[in-house]
Amino acid sequence: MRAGLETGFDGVTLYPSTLDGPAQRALLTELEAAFALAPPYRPTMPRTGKPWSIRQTNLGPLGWLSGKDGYHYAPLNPLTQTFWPAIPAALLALWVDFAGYEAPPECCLVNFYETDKARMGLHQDRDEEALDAPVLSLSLGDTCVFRIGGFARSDCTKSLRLASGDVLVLGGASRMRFHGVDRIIPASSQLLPQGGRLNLTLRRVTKP
Ligand code: MD3
Ligand code: FE
Repeated sequence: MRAGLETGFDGVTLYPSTLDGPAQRALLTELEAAFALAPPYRPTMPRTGKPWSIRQTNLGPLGWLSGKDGYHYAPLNPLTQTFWPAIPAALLALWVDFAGYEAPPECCLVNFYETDKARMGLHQDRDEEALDAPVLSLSLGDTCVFRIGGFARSDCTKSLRLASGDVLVLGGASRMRFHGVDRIIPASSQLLPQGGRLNLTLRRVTKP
């Protein structure tokens, strides 16, 4: 396995251009078939019920859901009452190559940033039981400005650009760092015909 780029944060490693153009296009074709079964939808915020600026869907045994009543994982898509589509083999292969974890991922959360107005505020990922497992993210489409900080919201942060085909692995203590997506850089990739950015986040949810 090739070496990643250290980001200055222990346990946060960037593997630029891990998927080449043909591999990205092949994966996108598989994802489009999955999206036909589980269409990306606009989730709502806990408490306020305000819609997010991104659309989401899930792949794998468990889907991550946000609703007025909070966040949770569920095996069924609430919009269709069917199981989520399978995680494509190319994504499972990335987990084997880069995560170094004993068990497979259970959730692939898909975040779709349709326009340059979509963003994700600073937050921690803390709804999983297997907090010893890393999180693996693959970016497809337009480049984003990603921000990562410390363990308190007010800690200083650093920006990284995530481009199409890049893999980011968040392991160790960094699993609990605050992070978010500030903006999408329009027309920075040709992969998605309508532009925008897809992020695929693989997570182990339950303890193996
Ligand atoms: C750093 N997604 O779905 S992926 C999320 O690009 C999420 O859509 C962002 O944050 C996106 O929860 C960032 C990279 C990522 C994922 C999980 C992390 C970075 C992380 C967990 C801890 C620290
Ligand atoms: Fe997150």
